[in-house]
Amino acid sequence: MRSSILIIYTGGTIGMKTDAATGALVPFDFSGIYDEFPSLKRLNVDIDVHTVSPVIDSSNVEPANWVALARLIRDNYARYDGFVVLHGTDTMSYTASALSFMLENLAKPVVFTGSQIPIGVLRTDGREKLITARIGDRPEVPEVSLYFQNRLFRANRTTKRSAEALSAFRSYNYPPLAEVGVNIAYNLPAILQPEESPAELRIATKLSGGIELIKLFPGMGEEILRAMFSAPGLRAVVLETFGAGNAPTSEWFIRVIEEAVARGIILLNITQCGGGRVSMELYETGLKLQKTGVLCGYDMTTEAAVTKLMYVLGLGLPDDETRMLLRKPLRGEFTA
Ligand code: ASN
Repeated sequence: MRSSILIIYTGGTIGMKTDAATGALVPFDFSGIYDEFPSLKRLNVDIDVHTVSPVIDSSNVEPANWVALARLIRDNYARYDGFVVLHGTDTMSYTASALSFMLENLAKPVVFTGSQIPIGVLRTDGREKLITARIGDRPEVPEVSLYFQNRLFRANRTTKRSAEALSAFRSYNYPPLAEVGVNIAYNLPAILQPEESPAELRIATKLSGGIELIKLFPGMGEEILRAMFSAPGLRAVVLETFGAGNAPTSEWFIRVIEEAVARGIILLNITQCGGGRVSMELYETGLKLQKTGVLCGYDMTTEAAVTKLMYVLGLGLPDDETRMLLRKPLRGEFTA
């Protein structure tokens, strides 16, 4: 049976082509996709393309763009078997993580991809992506994923790690969901499966503001930290700590944290290391932090932690339910 995919182009390098007259990079017109890539015709798949307006460099992405994207997927959900989102690489892990939370009861593949080299440049990594990203149209991967350099990852486990290398993304704490060689090797046990008769797709359209990301470093002064915690409208802080979730044990540091917790600010502890996890009971420097009431973020990426907070706080639930949702994985974003 032929499947159908909606390709959504949001911007970024993948959609660029050199203008013959000026030599400058200009957005590629995806409506002529079959002329540009005749090999797509050989795939047993019908492709429609939607270009969002305006297309953006992904450094300009805002939660409002995520809501628009979620709405677009919801409105087309019944008509397509899968969705491929072409996105700039710079913030792709943020957008894809956000969408993983916002698309509730997702039972179809949504694959994010992009490229480091424009699609219209001869040695681009974009052509291969566009063609193989359709691995997401297989029902085997009914979750939000990110495809880069022959690997399909769970999107909310990824992070952009190189501004130059073609293999720009890493998923340090979770194995790839599929690897593309001559054949596609699916890692079935690693893939989230929807419930037998999943409830209808619902989308979250409210994402909370008031989130801060604080990366600790030796020598961070009390005044600076206090200023960060007294930002107006602050609701939650992702605290990027050292190693396995460790932070200074100095009296002033612990006091600032305790005061924030007492004011009802949610603190989520993740590690600033690429790989590995927070286990606050390992060292005294973690234990002290745990005692203040900081929540454990386990092996979550920064991108997943920030967007999960936006999503969960946006639900507007009572404090104990909010904390309960933050303590458990909602879309496979951490392993406890
Ligand atoms: N600046 C571009 C973007 O993120 C980078 C890229 O797509 N490779 O939109």
